[in-house]
Amino acid sequence: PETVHLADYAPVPVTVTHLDVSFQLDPKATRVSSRLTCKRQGPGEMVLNGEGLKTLSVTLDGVPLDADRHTLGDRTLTLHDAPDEFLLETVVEIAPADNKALSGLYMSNGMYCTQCEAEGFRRITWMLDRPDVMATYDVAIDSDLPVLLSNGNERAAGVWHDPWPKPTYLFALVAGDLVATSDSFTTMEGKDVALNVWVRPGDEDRTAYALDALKRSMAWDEEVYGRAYDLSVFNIVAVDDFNMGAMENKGLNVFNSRYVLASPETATDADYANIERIVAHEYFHNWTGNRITCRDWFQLCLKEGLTVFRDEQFSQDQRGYAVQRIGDVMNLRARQFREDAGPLAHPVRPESFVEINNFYTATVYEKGAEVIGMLRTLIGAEAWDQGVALYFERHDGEACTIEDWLAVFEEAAERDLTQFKLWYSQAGTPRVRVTEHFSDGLYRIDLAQSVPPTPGQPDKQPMVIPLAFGLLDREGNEIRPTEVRELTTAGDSLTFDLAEKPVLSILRGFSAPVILEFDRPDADRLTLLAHDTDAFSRWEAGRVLAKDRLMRAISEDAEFDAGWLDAVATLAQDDNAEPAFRALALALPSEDDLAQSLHEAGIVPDPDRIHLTRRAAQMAVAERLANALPDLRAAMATPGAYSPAAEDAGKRALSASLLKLQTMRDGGAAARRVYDTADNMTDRMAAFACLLDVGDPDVAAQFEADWSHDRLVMDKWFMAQVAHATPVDAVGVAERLTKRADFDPSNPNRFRALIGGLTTGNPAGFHRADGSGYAFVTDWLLRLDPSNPQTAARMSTAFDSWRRYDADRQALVREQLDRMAAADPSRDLAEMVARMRAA
Ligand code: B3K
Ligand code: ZN
Repeated sequence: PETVHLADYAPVPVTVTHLDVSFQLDPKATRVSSRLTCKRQGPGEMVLNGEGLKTLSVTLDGVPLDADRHTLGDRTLTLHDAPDEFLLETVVEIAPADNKALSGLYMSNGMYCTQCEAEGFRRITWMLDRPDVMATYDVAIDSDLPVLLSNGNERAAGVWHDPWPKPTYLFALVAGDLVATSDSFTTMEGKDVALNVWVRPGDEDRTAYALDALKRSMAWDEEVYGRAYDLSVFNIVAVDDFNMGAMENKGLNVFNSRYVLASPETATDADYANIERIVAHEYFHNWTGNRITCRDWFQLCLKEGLTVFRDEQFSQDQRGYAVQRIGDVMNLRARQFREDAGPLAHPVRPESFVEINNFYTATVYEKGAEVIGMLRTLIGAEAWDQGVALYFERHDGEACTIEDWLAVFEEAAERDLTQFKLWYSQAGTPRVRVTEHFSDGLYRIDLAQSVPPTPGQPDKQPMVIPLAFGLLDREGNEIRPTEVRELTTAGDSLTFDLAEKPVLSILRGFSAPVILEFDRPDADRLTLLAHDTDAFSRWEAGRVLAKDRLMRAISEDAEFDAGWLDAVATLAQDDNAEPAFRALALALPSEDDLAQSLHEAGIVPDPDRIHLTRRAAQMAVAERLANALPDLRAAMATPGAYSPAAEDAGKRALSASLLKLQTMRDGGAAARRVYDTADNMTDRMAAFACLLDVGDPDVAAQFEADWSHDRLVMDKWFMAQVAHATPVDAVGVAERLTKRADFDPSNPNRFRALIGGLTTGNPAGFHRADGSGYAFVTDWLLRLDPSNPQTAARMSTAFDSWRRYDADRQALVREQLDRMAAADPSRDLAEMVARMRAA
């Protein structure tokens, strides 16, 4: 398959400025007639993209094209001597009901919907399917279905006009039997906007939170970025079969129903938080993505990194900075650091790809957002605000590059960003080694950085790393508040005149996405855990202590010492700290995190041993807190009606952590009471997980009896059973669940729930020494791949950590990677497997 390179970018010789497209919808034979207004902007042939289209006619300025003036290929339509200005009309037929890839126009539960990013539009009609071709659209939908939606403003039933030029990937069409929950918003420019959340009849009582999140997002983007909405309607549609979270199509966002529908009985606090975040994310794309889009797909982080940065800021404002930041860093480490450490590592701006859908990654999204956070830290809030304002002003309506993005900040901050740009081109997580020296009233910090080699990038240059730090005295009083120093060379030192050696609090707020290597006395970490003014650093000190204990218990059978257990217990009971923070502080590093850290320390990780040791650590914490647990939990009660807001959610989070500990001591008695009396899904799921952990024989059937009618709730049921099976049973449990009639692998949520329940939810089960986990997952990836390559390729990343493990496991994984490579996989899966095999 062909590799696309950033270096090969060239603008199109002929562009399209307007599209008139009409749809006669039919499940097996939808007719798409389109008229493209084309304009030459340079010499060369016009090459249109199409995929799986049955082409019925092609005319240029109303005249059928002669054979010598065009070539109709499988995936290209080439016009050899196109004039300077012309109308190109095509009529094609497609079969949405047969489209199981969920890309292009497809059907989900009787409704028609589209997904065009990245290259789905070419599965609908012939077009220049690339983001630097921006056109206005007129769309007409012919169908008996009651609700017919597309982008822009509605002119008549099923007739839509989008005045904002946009690339194909932002096109959307929806047709179905849908009901709306509606509201309105008046923008700061005085424009009245109708807001609708469209769902299937019966789901309308679960739309309120998404609608509320939308209004808060609109207000926030006006307040914080001065960005107002620009059409008279904003539609959100919930779809059950969807390859990802949601899609920011202009004026018509399409969402995975799990990120729209919520009621206290069916959704957890985490679901509510995700809905809020994703509604905001897609809405924010209207400016960062839609009004200003990407010149080519290599620039994906231009819209994604920035929009994640913005949605993280929004969530911090809605839910509290510290807890949100810690959660975002945990997510970054779990997904992006892992990616960066393995065969799939790639720069925030990749330089080549085979299938662009394989690059919607944690690196492009989450590391992309961190890079923007560093930029803001380095140039300061004021220059940041000026630069962003300049970006909107200068580039509105354009398809841009990272160079365009950085140029506005070079201007605003009057600073050269050449070295900073390495963050976009060098893959791998930088290491920063810290060593301290104190003598004769002089305190010196030595800093050394290195970036590990990654595929295709053996040697790296030093990066600019903003290090936010502060100093505490031995009693924990802050003696120097936070300041930022830049590490720009391989090594550097900071010195301070001080009477005694201070306690260094470094990488406050996680000021750079790096791994800190800092051997220091436990006493310093305990001081930070108890006293640091920076909440992230407090939490981080606790995490390092816990990780250190776990690593030593795994590799040297070390005991869990009283000093550590006391510190954990103190924090768990510290009423001055918010409950959500205490819950985070109680969470031990994940099994996957431990496996990676052991590997980096030169120890081959044993998944079973990691699993058992982590449980032993939990047991030790449970015993240390023992009799305090019931009262502590009681103090976290949230009387009154359920509220998804952060305060109550934090209490429930701490309560769930405590219930888990209590379950280790009482065999599930408390969890059973919670399960039987819970009035919300957050508490119920927490108790359900505990009961599965202790092997309660009835709870799975009870849960099913209550919820078998609800697809989204049953996804949780599938996932939890696999994730909470013992490692020995996990593959068997997963296998048994796949035999059920309601295991529909063509629904990505269900597939991800079950397969992801094993690969991410139950690492010790997935990595069973007999290889049964690897074989099971491979079987299912190969079954899904022919119909839905995107999701199969995405889920194959479960194997990207295979080089960490012992030779036997590596041989077992290699066998499965070889099997996939030999099975004539899709381009998507083939690329992923090739990259992982090359490791
Ligand atoms: N832009 C979409 C993701 C599209 C993924 C295509 N494989 C959602 C988002 O990031 O907002
Ligand atoms: Zn996005």
